[in-house]
Amino acid sequence: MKATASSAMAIRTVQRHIIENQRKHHPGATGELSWLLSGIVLATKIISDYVRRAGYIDILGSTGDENVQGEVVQKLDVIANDTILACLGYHDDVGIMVSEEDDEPHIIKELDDRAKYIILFDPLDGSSNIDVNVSIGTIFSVMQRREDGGGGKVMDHILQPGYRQVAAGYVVYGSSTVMSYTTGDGVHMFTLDPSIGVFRLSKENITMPPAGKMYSVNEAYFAQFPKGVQEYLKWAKSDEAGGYALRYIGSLVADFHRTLLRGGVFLYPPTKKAPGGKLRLLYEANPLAFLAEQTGGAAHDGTQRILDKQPTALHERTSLIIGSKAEVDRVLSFWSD
Ligand code: AHM
Ligand code: MG
Repeated sequence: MKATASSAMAIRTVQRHIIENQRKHHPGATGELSWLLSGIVLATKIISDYVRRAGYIDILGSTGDENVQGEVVQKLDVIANDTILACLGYHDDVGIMVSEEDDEPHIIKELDDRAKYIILFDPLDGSSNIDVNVSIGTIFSVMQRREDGGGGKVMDHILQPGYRQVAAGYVVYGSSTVMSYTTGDGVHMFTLDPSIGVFRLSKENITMPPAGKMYSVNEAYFAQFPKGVQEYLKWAKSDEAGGYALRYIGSLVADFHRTLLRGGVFLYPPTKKAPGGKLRLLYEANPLAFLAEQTGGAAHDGTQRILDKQPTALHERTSLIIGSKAEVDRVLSFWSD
């Protein structure tokens, strides 16, 4: 009996961590944000369960539809999207939810005082990897609606620069299910313990290695990249660079997770097909940039810091260079349009 109680005490769950962290860094906080994050935790546990069973419950493959961005919608994309909407939509404090999969924002509550949070998310990142048992993930970003009322326009509340995020995180459904989150006081990482269904603390206050000889890019697009990126990639393979490795999973969330732990740089530059870059500013670049900077890393679009970008459209895309500070700076030293 005693042993059971003490081992339960030793389990630091993500919910407990979020509450303790809020008490420590924001003693006057109302607890709304903690409550809201626990909704995200629940949603990702449900998604993780679907992902693990996908091969035998007939939820692999596409729905036959295309999303607003002209991409094929996978059945699991829809399940993940619906799960997040269901787990967060009933929260009193959630005013607007914005998904990469949906054309329009979900207005949960008209801009009333209590519903001050805006959740932006990519329900299942790495869609092309769903059917082949390669890591995929969920990325989320939390903002507060503008205090000045935003002229009463919903879009003015949603289209805020990334530095205004109050929380962000991701979950990777990989060889284990791992979650990282920040509320602006460092980045903390948890692993889902399937035997008891809770995320348990695995690393606190993560520091991204300041440099790392690893680059991550879809190099098949080499001929389409701007000249400066081509020059960087030639340099990375040169004797002068001293032995870089290439790693590219094709799920941003998993490539970022590795970069966070091992160091290096991930880049998705503009291509002829996607001249503004492929990745989405609001659901992918912003939350990961917040996490990167919280761990000592950097995130840039080639012209400016990602978190300073003023979004102009819901599904806006951006080029992205993210990772260890020295490696991001190195790419920028070659960058040209
Ligand atoms: P998705 O959100 O529809 O899955 O698209 C984003 C994904 C990223 O996870 C990944 O970095 C990129 O697209 C891969 O693109 P590509 O196949 O062009 O290399
Ligand atoms: Mg994505």
